[in-house]
Parts: sequence; structure tokens; C-alpha cells
Amino acid sequence: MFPLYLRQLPVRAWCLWRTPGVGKTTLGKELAARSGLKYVNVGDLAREGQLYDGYDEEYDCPILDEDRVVDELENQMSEGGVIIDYHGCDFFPERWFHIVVVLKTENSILYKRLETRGYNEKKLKDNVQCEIFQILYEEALASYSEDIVHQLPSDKPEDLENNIDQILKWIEQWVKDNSS
Ligand code: DAT
Repeated sequence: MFPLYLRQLPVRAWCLWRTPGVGKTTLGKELAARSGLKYVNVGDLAREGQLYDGYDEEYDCPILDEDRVVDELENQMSEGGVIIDYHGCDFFPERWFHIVVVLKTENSILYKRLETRGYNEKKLKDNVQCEIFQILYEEALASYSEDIVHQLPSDKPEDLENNIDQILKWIEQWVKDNSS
């Protein structure tokens, strides 16, 4: 995606999120490889540091300790040059991000992707419904300035390529606009 090295610039971060299975990790890792930005997967970070606050039996997953996640990320976020991947966003400080990308996947495609992950019926249904109602897109719009929130399609491999090209252009533009 990007022949750019931005880590030393005063760029804060780009954040990708949406329902599980939409392609955040795929896009985030590829974007990091091509841009030189650092990719951080919040799910992995929480697992490694056990940043949890109990267990949700209904959804069969640990509950994220959001305050500890924010504390853990604060230093590298203030340095900048980070891509954050997570499926929620309302607990991150607004000042952390310059671009917010929300991926969107067609429901039947998303259903198949989540099925292959072995999600239980409730988790599967709720996640697809979350996508149908665009809940995480609304959450992003409520949490960040509309100017920096972008929704991009993530149904097929060509979408991945187009998204990478598009985000690289936004990054280049951001760098131009913010370098004196
Ligand atoms: P997420 O990180 O949002 O949970 P992922 O990156 O793990 O999603 O992707 C879920 C699955 O979908 C994985 O098998 C890769 C595939 N995938 C991701 N982006 C895609 C795209 N644009 N076209 C087709 N398949 C895609």
C-alpha cells in the first residue's frame, strides 16, 4: 500500500474498525507493511497483557479493561505513526487519531466469514445485525469529527487493493498538509 515511512513524522495514528470479520487485520497489516507505520491489534495487546475485566459468558469472550488498554497505548500514540485495529472505538481519546477507517462488508459475505470462525449462534447473529444497523459506523461518527471518518467496502480482494491505495493517498495528503 505505501512506499512511505511516516513513523518519524508527527502523525498520530490511523484507526480501523468495524464488526469482526470485515477485514481490519488483513488491511491493517498490509497497510503497515507498505507504509512503515506500526500495526497494533488491540485484541492481541489485551491477550498478551491480560488487560481484561471479567468474562462475558453470553458472548463467550473476555471483557476488555478499556482504561488499562488506553494506559498501555498512551506512550506510543503520543509518538505517532500507529495503525490501531479494533472493533470498537468510543473509549479511545479523540486526540489519538487523524484518520478513522470503518470497513463495511455485505451481510451474506460477513455471515460466511464469521461462520468459518466457529462463532456461536448468538455471537454470529448479533455481529451481523451490528453490521446491518451500521452500529460501529454510527459510533465512529459520534466519537470523531465527520471529516476524518471514512467508510470503505471490504467484500472482495479488489476492495482491499483499492482501500490501500485510497488510504495511502489520504496519508500522503495529511503529511503534505501538516509539514511546514
Ligand atoms: P477482522 O480483522 O475484521 O476480524 P480479518 O482481516 O481477519 O477480519 O478478515 C476476515 C476474513 O476475511 C479473512 O479470512 C480474510 C478475509 N478478507 C479480509 N478482507 C477481505 C477482502 N477485501 N476480500 C475478501 N476477503 C477478505
